[in-house]
Amino acid sequence: MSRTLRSAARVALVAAAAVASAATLALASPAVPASAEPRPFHAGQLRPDVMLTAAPAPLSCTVRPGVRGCTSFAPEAPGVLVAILYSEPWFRGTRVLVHLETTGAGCSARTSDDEGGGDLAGPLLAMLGAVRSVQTFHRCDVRLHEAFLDEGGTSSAWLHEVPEVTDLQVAAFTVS
Ligand SMILES: [Ca+2]
Repeated sequence: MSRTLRSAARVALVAAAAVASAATLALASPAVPASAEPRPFHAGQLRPDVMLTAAPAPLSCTVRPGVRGCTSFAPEAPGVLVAILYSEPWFRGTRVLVHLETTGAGCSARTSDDEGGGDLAGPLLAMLGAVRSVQTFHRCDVRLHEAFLDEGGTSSAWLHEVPEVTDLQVAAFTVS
């Protein structure tokens, strides 16, 4: 047998051994129970259906009454967290924390006043058209807009909390 042939034979043998070993492992694995019952889990044991991934760092927009657009892309003091926009339904995924620059406790209760707003542009561009749920706090509501604030266009009603935004490609928001 030539050196090349011997080498090829050895490779084939190793491959066959790997296949046999994989088959043995497959046979040795216990059958997964077909029951739909949730399996109990214990402290210190990860639930098999939970993926552990680091939460994406939140984005920020500070708004100021009467001003169109974020006045800052960081939480400014004094300020109050008034809304969170999420990239996934049910308040998950990437977040935009919206702070209202105020010395008060939050928004006024009425929605007839302009308490600021921001475009999903600049540092928030990753969220353009990607808002899938929204929460508000401290008496605030948000209105979601399909165009940037200077451009008009379709917008939602005043929203307090929406677990699934399905019919809007959100480009901007206003707060009241
Ligand atoms: Ca208001």
